[in-house]
Amino acid sequence: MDKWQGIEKVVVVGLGVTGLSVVNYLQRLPCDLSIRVIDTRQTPPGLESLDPAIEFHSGSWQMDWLLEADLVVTNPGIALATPQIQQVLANHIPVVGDIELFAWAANAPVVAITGSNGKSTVTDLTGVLAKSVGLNVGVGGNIGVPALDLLADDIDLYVLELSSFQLETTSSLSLVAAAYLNLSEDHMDRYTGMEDYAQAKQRIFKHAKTAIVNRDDINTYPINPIPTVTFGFDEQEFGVVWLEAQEFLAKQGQPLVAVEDLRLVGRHNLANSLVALALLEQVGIEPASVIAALKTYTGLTHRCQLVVDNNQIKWINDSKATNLASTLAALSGLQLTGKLHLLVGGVGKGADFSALEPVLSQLNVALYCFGQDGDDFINLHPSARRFNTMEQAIEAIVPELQSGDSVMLSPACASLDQFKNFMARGDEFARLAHHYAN
Ligand code: N21
Repeated sequence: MDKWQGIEKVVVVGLGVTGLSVVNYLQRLPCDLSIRVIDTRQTPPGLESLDPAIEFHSGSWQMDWLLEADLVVTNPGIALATPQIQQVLANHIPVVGDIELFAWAANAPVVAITGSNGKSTVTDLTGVLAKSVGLNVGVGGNIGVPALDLLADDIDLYVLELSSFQLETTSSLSLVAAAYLNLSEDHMDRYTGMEDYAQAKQRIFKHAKTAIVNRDDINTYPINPIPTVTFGFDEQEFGVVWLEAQEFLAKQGQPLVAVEDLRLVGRHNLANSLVALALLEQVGIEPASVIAALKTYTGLTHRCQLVVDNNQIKWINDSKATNLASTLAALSGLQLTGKLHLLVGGVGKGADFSALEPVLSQLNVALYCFGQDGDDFINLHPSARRFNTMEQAIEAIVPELQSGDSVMLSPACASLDQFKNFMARGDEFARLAHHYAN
């Protein structure tokens, strides 16, 4: 609470679900704050839910409001490098994000997860497992519920997914354990390079008691050393072990659960499961106590989700694949019978997609490219065809479908050119799958 000493005027930049959570939180605080909201977009999402009593400006920067503020709370949609935000900082006005405000208020243990891929699965799974042993768990952040909306007096444990954008504006988040899953190219439209992106993710370790890191990805290790627990695909620490021709998840070489007893598929999901177990151990939950729940976990909506399986044709929604590594993981986890009809495209965020070419050349695949940056994929496979929309691509797929085939949306791109977010894109795919799968 003392963090609010001397703060009277707060400006919230960026509305949407996160901005609204910030405004609602500020209104609930006992201190008497003046709250103003700006959004540089003409008609920002969530405006209909903003308290009409709050002073609001949209469509441009309102520098006089910003420069009068004692504190500016920015949205993860706004880069700190934005000149207007830099001007605020140059005037010695603190700029924070919603996760920093959460850190000021939380009074239960927090674990957090970052990385380029898998963080939503690990966050959700960690929450599900902790709930299975009776804890009251607040799960959210970059997925589902914004962190400030999770705050409650009776929470035993917070599990937060944190994006690099959220970490940029977070300085005092104390974590019992911080997991950094992997680092691969993403968001090159917002960072100057991989160093910049990696540096933002390293911030998760600043006030963490223990780091959970990937033995196969040196980038995930804390640059400023702290106690560390590792995961990977050998027998050390959290790993795997083979016993009598059966593979197990293991701790220190001791088997915990047979891989064939898990419902999550793909090698990357073994790693994701190990991370959840490692995080829970740091909050005093023994791996053995959550194995029953781990065995029943089937994964997230929009993440390699089988939405229709009709007439021997599978429709797989992997709309959550918003970068290349995510699509590569989906392709490596597939158990294919017939041809794969793969839908890719959207906002490419400046990525280099050439690593797809050798993978596609080994698959029985037809490639359908759509959206703003669909052209980025057109040279990656001889079968590639260009469409404006996902729906038009699916209309072209349907007459080609044969028994045993699969149709998968795993677009390696953000959706924001044509959809509200990846969830709306996945819902649209599922709707079309049900419509055409007859
Ligand atoms: O869902 C998708 O398809 C894309 C996901 C990505 O590419 O990984 N995620 O970049 C998602 C949502 C990301 C980052 C931020 C947010 C929050 C906002 C987006 C834009 C909020 C505000 C803005 C823009 S606010 C303002 N002026 C995709 C602006 C604002 O222009 S992500 O990690 O004042 O949502």
